[in-house]
Amino acid sequence: MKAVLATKNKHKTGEVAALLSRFGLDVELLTLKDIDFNDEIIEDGETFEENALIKCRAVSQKYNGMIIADDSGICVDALGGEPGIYSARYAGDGNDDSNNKKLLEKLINVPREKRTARFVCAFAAIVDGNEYVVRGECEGIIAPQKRGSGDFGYDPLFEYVPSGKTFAEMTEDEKNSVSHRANALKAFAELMKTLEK
Ligand code: ITT
Repeated sequence: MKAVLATKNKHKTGEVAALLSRFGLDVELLTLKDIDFNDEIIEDGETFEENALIKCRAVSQKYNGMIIADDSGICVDALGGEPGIYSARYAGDGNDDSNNKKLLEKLINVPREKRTARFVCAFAAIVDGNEYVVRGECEGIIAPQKRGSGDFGYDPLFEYVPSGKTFAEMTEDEKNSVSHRANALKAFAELMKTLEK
């Protein structure tokens, strides 16, 4: 089957494609460019789930087939869950480097045991006119400085404790076996299987 992935984020597109195949979903991904969708989507929901559905609904105004979307971010306990749904624009300019810098500055005197955080991913779909949304999370620690070569969002600062590595130090495959997005896509694959029955 074909599905439009309602995102402009290239890193997400790559991970979602790999994860759909990892969890046995035979989906041919179309991008917003493929369907010539250029509208700006206003993500004014109050939760990851609402924002993921908002992206699907916006695209459904112009496309009738299956639509999927991811809304994600990082929630830091010492900051009361910030930046959460505002992760992409935390420093105001939508730039990953500035976002990471701001996060490090906010945590400057916070010791390791209090630097707990989680990545969250809400994954939404519109299939045959019906809306679905699932959630995946991944627990970790905000490292004292960036580590690793990956350049996706907060990956260089997010240490996955069982491996001792940040997401940016892990291979694509390692990240995709434990990430918030992996957990959301796993739940989504299970949901799709129940719909087939
Ligand atoms: P779309 O809305 O077009 O999908 P976006 O990048 O604006 O793209 P979000 O609104 O969902 O997406 O914001 C997610 C932000 O959270 C993203 O820009 C990253 O900074 C961060 N993020 C989410 N998942 C991540 C991951 O796996 N690794 C690193 N950072 C991640």
